[in-house]
Amino acid sequence: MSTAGKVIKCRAAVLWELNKPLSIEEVEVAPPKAYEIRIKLLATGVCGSDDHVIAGHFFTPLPVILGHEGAGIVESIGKGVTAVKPGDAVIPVCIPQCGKCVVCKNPNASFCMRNDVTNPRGTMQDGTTRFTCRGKPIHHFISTSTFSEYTVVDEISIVKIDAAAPPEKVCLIGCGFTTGYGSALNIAKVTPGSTCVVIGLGGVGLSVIIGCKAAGAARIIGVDINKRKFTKAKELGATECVSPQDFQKPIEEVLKEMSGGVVDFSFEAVGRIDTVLQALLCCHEAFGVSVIIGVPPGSENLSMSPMLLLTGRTWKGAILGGFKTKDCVPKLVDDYMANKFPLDQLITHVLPLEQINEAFDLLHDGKSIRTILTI
Ligand code: CND
Ligand code: ZN
Ligand code: ZN
Repeated sequence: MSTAGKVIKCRAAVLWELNKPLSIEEVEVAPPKAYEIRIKLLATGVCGSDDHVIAGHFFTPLPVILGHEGAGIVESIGKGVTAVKPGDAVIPVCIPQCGKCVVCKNPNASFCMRNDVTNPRGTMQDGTTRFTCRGKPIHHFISTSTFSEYTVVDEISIVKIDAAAPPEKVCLIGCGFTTGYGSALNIAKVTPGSTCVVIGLGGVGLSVIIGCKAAGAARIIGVDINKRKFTKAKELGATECVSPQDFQKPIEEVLKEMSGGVVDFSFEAVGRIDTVLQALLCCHEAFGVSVIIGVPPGSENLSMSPMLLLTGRTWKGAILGGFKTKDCVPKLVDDYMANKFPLDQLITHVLPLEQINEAFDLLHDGKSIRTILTI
């Protein structure tokens, strides 16, 4: 029996209050309106950014269905949709590509102005939500909301992918992998023979390492306070790894010494103000490029001397690795299918959606890289 045009009742993980466990609830998912798509999700990753919301560091309206690293199939489409049809394999993307705004028209930019990141409303493009639970509207999260059996997204926030791609793997192309890999290739533009520093060796930082290696970096120094992350970092391409806790002096001094003063590219993939500064300080004053990837607490500001940039450093940042999502995400899936990068190695745990709070515990305890929730 077709569900098209009807409200679907299904399971989803709802965040009602900050710093509380997610609650598995029965939610109602309304049918897609014009230029919207309802997706049956099959798998979703759990990213550090979801955790930042729960901790109150990344603002988005509550109550909310989090999750932004998912893959699934189209259940039904609203009027006017041409990008996909029911049955298509898709990835919802947290940065849209509307194709019409000044950013989409700029070949060197990707942060489409119709994103819901800068000033999150927690809604569809039309300002309303498609989720209700216990009679209350539930917000969407950065145009995706993948911690649910079904979600509704705008046509500008979905990409069609190879139907043969395994959803429980390529869901990571929805955020973590793409963010790290693109930060190395598109944002830093890592050069062959260069020296790179990656601070934070979670799913995002390890994806930076994959990108640095693909670009031909000669040295890739991984930095993390959790030494359990070192083995995988080395498997993926780190040439050495250090913990700041093993040194008396600041880690940027250690990194400068280790590299003979020549860190070409540095990446912050933690989401802290102090590590953002460490990454900036460790790269070469005249030609170093430092990329901010982590999402620091929204309430914190950084104080730094402009001299750090006057000498020639470049300081950059990017969401989703600077990829234009509609143009690039399907190609990344094709590259994965052609074995061009070791995405599977980022996956350490697989759990059913019901065990989502365990997935966050594994992340907090530093035991997981990526947990995939099967839906
Ligand atoms: P995850 O929590 O898995 O990794 C963070 C890593 O940092 C862990 O291995 C920690 O042990 C390590 N760490 C913590 N404190 C320190 C420290 N002081 N020094 C060195 N290492 C430390 O998170 P993730 O990999 O999923 O995400 C990393 C960040 O990237 C996080 O802030 C997330 O919100 C952000 C992000 C950004 C984007 C984007 O588009 N820019 C997309 N997704 C996630
Ligand atoms: Zn746009
Ligand atoms: Zn993410």
